[in-house]
Amino acid sequence: MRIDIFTLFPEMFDGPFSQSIVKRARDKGIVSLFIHNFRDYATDKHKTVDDYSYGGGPGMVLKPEPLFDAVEAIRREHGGEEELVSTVLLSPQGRLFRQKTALELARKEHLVLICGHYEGVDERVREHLVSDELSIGDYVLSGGEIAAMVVVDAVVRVLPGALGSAESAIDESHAAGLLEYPQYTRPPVFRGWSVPEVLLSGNHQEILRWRRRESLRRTREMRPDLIKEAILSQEEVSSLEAVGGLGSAESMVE
Ligand code: 9D3
Repeated sequence: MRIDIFTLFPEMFDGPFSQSIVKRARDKGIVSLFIHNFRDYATDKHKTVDDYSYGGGPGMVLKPEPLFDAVEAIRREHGGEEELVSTVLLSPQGRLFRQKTALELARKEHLVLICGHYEGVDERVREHLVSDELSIGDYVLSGGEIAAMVVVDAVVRVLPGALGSAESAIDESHAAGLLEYPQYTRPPVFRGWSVPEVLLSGNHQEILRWRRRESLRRTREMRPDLIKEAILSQEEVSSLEAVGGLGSAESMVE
């Protein structure tokens, strides 16, 4: 997979992509990553990339020309079937990026990510340049850069071969849509706090049952929204109902 990122702050990307799984995937040739400053595509002598908003109001708006020129130049250079190229604008107005979205994007040959900063983007970029608009969650960031790093990290790690076999085995076991069960390691008693007896029992079936129950308990407590999507046995549904319900949307209203 090839990923091109367009930003006004290319230096922000120096750290994260030179570490860990993304670095390894780059070294193995699973992904090639290119960071571009779209200011380089501005044509006037002041390298202007933004301008006032028509109709007035605060804040600047990113101009269409440098973005279209930058993205179209890269797309031309790379070629690629339209179906297998995604041009994504990171923005607070985007659809929510989820694991499902990461898997979807991982099927592409070429991703082009566009980062705005604390300013709007000319609507024609949305209408005619971009194929998808993504947000990473309901909080205000100062730009799309960190969101782009999140997207790249999540996409790259699901590319075939990116994880070592041990890492992918662990991942599979947590794909059930529930939160992880509590884990402990030695010592068995730390500052008077003991590891749950069952984990020391050697009874494998009991351990599996305990872990499943704790996963459910935690999910209901921390992320009741996930329970609705999880695949539960009839027995699990009944036991959750017995101890305070499934955690419906209503239960999340504070
Ligand atoms: C909707 C808020 N805008 C009104 C003037 C201002 C604005 C706030 C933050 C414009 C851009 C930004 C920068 N954020 C992103 O570019 C961004 C983002 C985010 O803030 N939260 C979650 N996901 C993302 S993806 C890109």
